[in-house]
Amino acid sequence: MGFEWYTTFVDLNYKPEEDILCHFRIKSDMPIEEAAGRVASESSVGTWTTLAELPERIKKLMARVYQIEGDRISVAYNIELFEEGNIPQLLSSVAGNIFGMRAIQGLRFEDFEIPESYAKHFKGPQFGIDGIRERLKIFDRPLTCTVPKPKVGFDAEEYARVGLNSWLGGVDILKDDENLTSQPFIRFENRLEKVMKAREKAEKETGERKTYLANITAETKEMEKRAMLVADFGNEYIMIDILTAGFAGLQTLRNVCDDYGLAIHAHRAMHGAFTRNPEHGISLKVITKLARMAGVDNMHVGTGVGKMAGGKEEVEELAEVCRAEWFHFKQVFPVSSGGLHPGLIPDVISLFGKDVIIQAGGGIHGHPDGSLAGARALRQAIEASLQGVSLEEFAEGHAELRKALEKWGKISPK
Ligand code: RUB
Ligand code: CA
Repeated sequence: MGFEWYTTFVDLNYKPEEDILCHFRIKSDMPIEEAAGRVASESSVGTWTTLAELPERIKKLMARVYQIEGDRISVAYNIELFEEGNIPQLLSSVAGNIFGMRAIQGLRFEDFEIPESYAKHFKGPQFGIDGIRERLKIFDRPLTCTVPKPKVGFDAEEYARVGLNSWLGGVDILKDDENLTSQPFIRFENRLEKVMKAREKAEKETGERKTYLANITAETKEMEKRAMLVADFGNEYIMIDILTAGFAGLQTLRNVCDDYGLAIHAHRAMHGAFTRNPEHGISLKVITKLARMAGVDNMHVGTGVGKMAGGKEEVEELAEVCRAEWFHFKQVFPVSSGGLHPGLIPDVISLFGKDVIIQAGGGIHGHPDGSLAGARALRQAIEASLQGVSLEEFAEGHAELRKALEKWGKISPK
């Protein structure tokens, strides 16, 4: 019939060496070897049938299923299948057509491993945790970050005022939200200008360094322009929605950021479309690894306790992907965000330790006394956690924290 060749992609005796290893879970009504062979074939050299000619040289490029355990399979890919430093091409291979094959009802790309000979073609973060701490001169506590809320709707002036108050209250980093770019009522350049003025004031008044994650997400050339503008205004950070903008855009911007000395904050909006179904899609572990290879300095990893899906185990695993030693790649600062407020801070710190950026939007701007008091309450909660003092006890001497606890207690919002 001409289909028999799929099983030639299964070789359980194969010992991978300098290959890229991909780990999947498969759901199929076929025998697992048949299904696995189809995945290995379609993601490497194969088509649906045997070919009249297959030169020996090309046979060696056939991916090999070298392990099958229950519904888990591991596939080894010869690195010659891949172009150096090209994330879209990597994904087109190992996360491309295989997700749509009729023979496979569910395919989950869980994890991958790369050899050094492949890793060396990727830049990784330009600054990483140490570089960011050095810029902000904050070495001994989590960094704090806020997104003004409502997330969209303020004009530039109003927006900068919320930023100023947050900075004055003790937030280190002001962050645009994922869907705030350059809408007519708050054009990018105008917002940047106003926010930079506010930053100058905040730095003068507090004596602390402050920074701004300017969301440049747009068409790639436009992102380049906005990144340059950010550098011109003397800011040191940009933010990109890495999944909606895509890895091609991210990799281009990583190069631009080299030229301008800009750090990259990665927001993962849209990840739920392919990370949430445990039987199909791509895991956050895969996405976080790719983001680190591409060279983001910060990456959202969830909270384990806040409003977004993702349990503590997943968050710990992602924090590990960000911070573990991995080739020449600097450490990525994990960002814990989504429904955080002061009452949840002890949990967040016990989960992450100090090397985390704690982001709270509603948990600051929803404070009964406004953004400045909300920012103070967040810092107080961090202070209490680092000192090992309970929030209730610390709140006795800190009115802002007390009011935050009165409003939200320790609820995990949904
Ligand atoms: C958080 C927020 C972020 C979330 C998204 O606002 O706006 O976009 O980080 O989730 P708030 P994740 O603090 O008001 O909830 O970080 O999991 O991608
Ligand atoms: Ca958001």
